[in-house]
Amino acid sequence: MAAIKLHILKPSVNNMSARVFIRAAKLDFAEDDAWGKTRSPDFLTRNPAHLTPMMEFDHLPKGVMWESCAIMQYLCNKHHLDKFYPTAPEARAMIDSAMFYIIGTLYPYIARATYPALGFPQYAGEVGASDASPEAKAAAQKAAAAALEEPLSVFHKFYMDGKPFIGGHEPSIADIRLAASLEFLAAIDYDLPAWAKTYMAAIEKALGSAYTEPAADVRGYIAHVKSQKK
Ligand SMILES: N[C@@H](CCC(=O)N[C@@H](CS)C(=O)NCC(=O)O)C(=O)O
Repeated sequence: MAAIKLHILKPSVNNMSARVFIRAAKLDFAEDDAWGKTRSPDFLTRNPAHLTPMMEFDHLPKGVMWESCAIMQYLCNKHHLDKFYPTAPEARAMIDSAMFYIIGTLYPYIARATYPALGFPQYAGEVGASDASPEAKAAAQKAAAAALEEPLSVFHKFYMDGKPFIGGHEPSIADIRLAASLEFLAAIDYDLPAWAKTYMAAIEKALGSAYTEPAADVRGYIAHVKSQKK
């Protein structure tokens, strides 16, 4: 039996991040498709946040953990995967900063801009989840898409700053998280800047099937959703 079990939802880029990483790191793992199971009594007992990716691993104090970035950080720490997560405090600080910026700033914009097109529920308290008019919801979605430009430019100019990846010459866990997040932008045919297209192609080339296999699930879902709208 594999040491690590990853409970996943295939159309999700939060999940894609952990799925790409675990393959790229060549760890021994098994995946369980959690579709339709995340609110079951058994899942909620283990994970009251009902979020995937959820990693099940005996060594953890509670047997499971969630949050894609924390899972990647933990596995790097556990298996000394320094190439994905450098140990020098300053280099590590930049990877952590980039990942927090993705989760705290970039991803909420991505979710508000793409979840309506993907058919995913939006977060409570947001326009998209309210009983606002279709026009107000469309305006909120448009505003979120417009807001993407700034954080994207920050990744390019500040974190990459002339290097191919946030991690330097090799993709780091922050790069895996960023590239996976950007996959959802295809759902709204977002016009990615040229550097971002080059960046995503470089990640895919560097990671090979570790990237393309989980990406195929996300891309397949987006293609399916788009085909339903024709
Ligand atoms: N910040 C979290 C987000 C996790 C998340 O939102 N997971 C969603 C899928 S995209 C989920 O599992 N939803 C199932 C549910 O809430 O029942 C991460 O990066 O792992």
